[in-house]
Amino acid sequence: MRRRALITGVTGQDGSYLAELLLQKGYEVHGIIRRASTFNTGRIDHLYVDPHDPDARLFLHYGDLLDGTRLMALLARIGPDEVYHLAAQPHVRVSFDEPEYTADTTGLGTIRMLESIRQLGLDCRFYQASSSEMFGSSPPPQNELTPFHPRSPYGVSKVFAYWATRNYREAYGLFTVNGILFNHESPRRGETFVTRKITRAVARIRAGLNEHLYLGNLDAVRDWGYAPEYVEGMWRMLQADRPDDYVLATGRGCTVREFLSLAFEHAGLDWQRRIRFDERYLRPAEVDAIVGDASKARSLLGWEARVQVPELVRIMVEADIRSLEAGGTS
Ligand code: NAP
Ligand code: F7E
Repeated sequence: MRRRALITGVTGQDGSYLAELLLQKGYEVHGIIRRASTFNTGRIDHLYVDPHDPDARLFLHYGDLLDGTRLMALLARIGPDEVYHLAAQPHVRVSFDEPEYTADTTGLGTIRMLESIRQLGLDCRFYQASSSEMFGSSPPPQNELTPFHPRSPYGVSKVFAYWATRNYREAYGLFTVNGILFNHESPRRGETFVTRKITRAVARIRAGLNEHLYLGNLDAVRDWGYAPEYVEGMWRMLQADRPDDYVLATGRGCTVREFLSLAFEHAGLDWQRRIRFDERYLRPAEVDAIVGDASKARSLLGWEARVQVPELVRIMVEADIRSLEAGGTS
């Protein structure tokens, strides 16, 4: 029997790579998308086959994390073997502007999924997209035993969702897993996250379309990996014999300034002349340094990050340059 997966957040960076991976592995993949006034399926259009085609294995359904009745109906109708719950309001800076919405989607959205699975009595495995932002101000290196000290409404909401996921495992015996993922990026990364904002600006400045790039705190340290490798880790977590929680990270930290200089250098540009400070991009509370220790995932899942920052920068800058030259909006 073909295995059936449901992905919330299938239109996002991770959802699109995960859908690709699961289709390659022979799964039937169902994705939940939001209705929007413009097309929001750009990251998965290359995977889409008309559902009337007998070979179609990717199916999209309208739904929203705020609509629990709809989530329950979809779960009942699809009857997935594996649920990858990736949808959230994932932008940390925006979560300070919209804390209630962030908590509702990112925190309560997870409970809506878990409670639907429980009430329906579904026999499925559940992946929760937990985040290194939960560690917040706990000093690096952080692993599965590091105490949480979130520094934003986003981080707080993810801690709630993390504990909900563990609680449904302990209270009801559901196969629920937390993947605690450190930052992972790609050419499909949203344009307002700092790495993509930088690589996109490099392409535009190089082409003479922009003069400057406005940024906030350049001193923050992040552990940046490559998204396609991380979705493979998500899948491995759901194939394990028993449910558990795992950190995925490269183990190496890098400042925003270092990422910036590598990206500009890659295109032969002098970043110091191009960067302007804008306090709008500062956060009321910052996560100064996160660097993960993924040794548990290495020993129990055989998972390891291979792409490190210099290679990641090259992949992202070259993709943004190519996309601009091909007439895209990069
Ligand atoms: P992303 O590209 O911003 O994708 C977010 C997805 O969630 C999109 O498909 C979005 O739909 C969907 N979504 C947002 N609000 C929704 C709602 N109310 N109802 C239904 N769908 C909704 O984010 P990502 O980088 O792929 O991250 C995936 C997950 O991993 C998130 O939960 C994030 O918090 C978590 N995470 C990410 C990282 C990272 O470094 N990327 C690290 C740790 C954890 P639209 O396309 O319609 O907006
Ligand atoms: O910021 C600094 C900013 O927004 C990284 C999400 O995927 O990873 C992501 O959260 C750093 C911060 O990612 C700008 O202050 C400077 O220190 O790219 P970011 P994030 O906050 O680390 C975690 C693991 C998640 O789970 C989240 O969903 O860069 N920074 N100047 C800036 N950041 C942005 N966005 N824009 C700037 O202009």
